[in-house]
Amino acid sequence: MTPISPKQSKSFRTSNPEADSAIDRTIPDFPAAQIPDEDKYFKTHKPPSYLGEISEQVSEFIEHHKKVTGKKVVLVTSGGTTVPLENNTVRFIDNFSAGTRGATSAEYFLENDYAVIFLHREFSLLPYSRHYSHTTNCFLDYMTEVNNKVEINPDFADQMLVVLRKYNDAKTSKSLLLVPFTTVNQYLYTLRTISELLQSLDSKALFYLAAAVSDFFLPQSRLPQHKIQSQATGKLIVDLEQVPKFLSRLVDNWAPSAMIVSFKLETDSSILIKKAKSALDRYQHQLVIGNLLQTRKKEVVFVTPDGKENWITLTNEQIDQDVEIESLIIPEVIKEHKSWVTNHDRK
Ligand code: PAZ
Repeated sequence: MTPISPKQSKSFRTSNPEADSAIDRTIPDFPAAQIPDEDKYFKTHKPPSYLGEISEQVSEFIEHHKKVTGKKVVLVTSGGTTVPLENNTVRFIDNFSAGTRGATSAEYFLENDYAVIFLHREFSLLPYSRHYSHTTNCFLDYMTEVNNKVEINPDFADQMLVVLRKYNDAKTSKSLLLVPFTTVNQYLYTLRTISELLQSLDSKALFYLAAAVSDFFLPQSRLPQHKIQSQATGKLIVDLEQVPKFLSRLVDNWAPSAMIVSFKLETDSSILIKKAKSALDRYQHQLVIGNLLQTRKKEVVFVTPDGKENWITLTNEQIDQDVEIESLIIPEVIKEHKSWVTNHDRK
């Protein structure tokens, strides 16, 4: 038998249209391709004017740790985004987040030899300064006058020395980069820029998304330029759109090799686990840390794609000793990241 050459084995060419049915008026019009909401968002919203500057700083930071220290890099997001109701913003919608989770977690990542990009709501809590900036004391309460000179009040000096040393370590090793946002638009653009830059670190990049990001927003196309006038409007009715779900873009396109940890906040304990699991199903990332508004400082739950739930709860003794729950969360996250990197290297 004459062997059939690969060339002869097919009687058709997919590049040739089928002439008979090329024009078939019985078939309804094919709808124009819809662009996904996330892409539409970036086409219809302007980036912040300073984004180029942030991009340069982040690139430099990543290159430094790639070439000089070899550290893994974590992007910690922290604090709440705002939704402006006016372009020259007098009024905006905000949320409760103070940035405690993010700022505290960043310190434990730094202690565990990670380099940290801290994407935070401007003027929310920062690593290290958080110990002093938002307490009920005025910062001058930490000082005292001795022989016409200002000194640290001895009641605080020992603890301050510990914090100061850690802060100086982070500074001298260039391991902490602070990147601010205020609005949800600034947050989304900055998150995208940083994520794309982190691609060069492959699996050594970790995302720890603790920021409280607005679910609803007012599109730029409908944002009044000036302060809304109460005489003109009478009642104020605000018609908000849903913020597109960017986590799928992050997982699939912006940082496909990185490990991604998101947080899920609820106030109703009966839906927390269900919501965490549906986030994992929907976005296909690696870990959701669930927490309730009421108990978030003493209890969290790790939910993983295999359906497991691992609760971390501070004991009463730990609470009395001021143990921070982030000191228990971060080593667990790091363990997961380590096996993520190992599995990735094997592939
Ligand atoms: O900032 P904070 O310490 O007051 O609160 C932290 C938190 C509850 C905002 C965080 O742990 C969290 O759950 N962030 C994600 C919120 C969400 O989008 O569901």
